[in-house]
Amino acid sequence: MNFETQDRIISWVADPSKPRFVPPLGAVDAHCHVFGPMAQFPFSAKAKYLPGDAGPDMLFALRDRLGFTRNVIVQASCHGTDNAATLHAIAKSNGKARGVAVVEPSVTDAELERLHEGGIRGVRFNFLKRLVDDAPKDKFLEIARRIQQLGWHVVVYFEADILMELRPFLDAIPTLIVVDHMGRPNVAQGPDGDEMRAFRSLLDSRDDIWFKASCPDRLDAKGPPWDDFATAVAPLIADYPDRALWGTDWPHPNMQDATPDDGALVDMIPSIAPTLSLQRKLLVTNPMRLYWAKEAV
Ligand code: 0GY
Repeated sequence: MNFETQDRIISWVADPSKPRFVPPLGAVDAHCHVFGPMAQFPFSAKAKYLPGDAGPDMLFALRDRLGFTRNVIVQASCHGTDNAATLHAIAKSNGKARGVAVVEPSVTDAELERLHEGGIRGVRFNFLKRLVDDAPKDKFLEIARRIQQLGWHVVVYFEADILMELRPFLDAIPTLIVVDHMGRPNVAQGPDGDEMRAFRSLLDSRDDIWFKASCPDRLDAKGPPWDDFATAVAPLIADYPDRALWGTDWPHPNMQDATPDDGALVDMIPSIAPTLSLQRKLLVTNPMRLYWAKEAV
């Protein structure tokens, strides 16, 4: 990508609405990112999009506006395997952020330990061809074996059409797995659609596969208030309440046309988690178990 000539994408709403839904005390936004700032943390030469700066101060202001307490910052593909921007944001959070890194297969044990010290608790394997050049399963498995001793988990990002092909790989991962955006099922098919059923079969294959009930804006073509997403996802959370996480996905990498209002995203939480008990699991208990295990109650 030629950074000199490329326009930088502003993929977030500058002034999101204040949500009417009040999240439970200690709520965690378990899927968000930081971009740069570029002058301090340049983007990867392999980045597939060139975003505007969306650094930690913006993220923490959004967190407060939405009524959340903590963030899990997932290394975005535009930063490649240089986790410096993510670590910088975690360091600025006063203990209120943890992270998920992307690493090279050649990463050293010393580097993994440095990442752990910096608040990283998982690695992400991204299978989206529009975001990464390659996704070597054998190397990913080696990484998964190595991070086991740190107590980390694996976050996988894939689209529904490759789920079957990925099953042997997923079966071989020795750590807990979190699937980003439920593996992007077609929510228009409803809760019993083929893709949602295939995802449920994955969840049923092991009790340590979790999912992020996130990204209605990416999955529901009808747009806000994302009713198809709610109809398809609410039963999943009801049936697997101890394995669900939620996140804004701010600053919504690469979303150029239908940039979502983060306040509206928060306001749809009760339509996927209608009871106080489910909301507490989704937003507090589950993410705390995974990312702040020592502080979890
Ligand atoms: C997401 C989704 C996307 C991008 C990334 O790392 C990334 O660039 O994750 C996407 O484009 O679907 O989870 O943020």
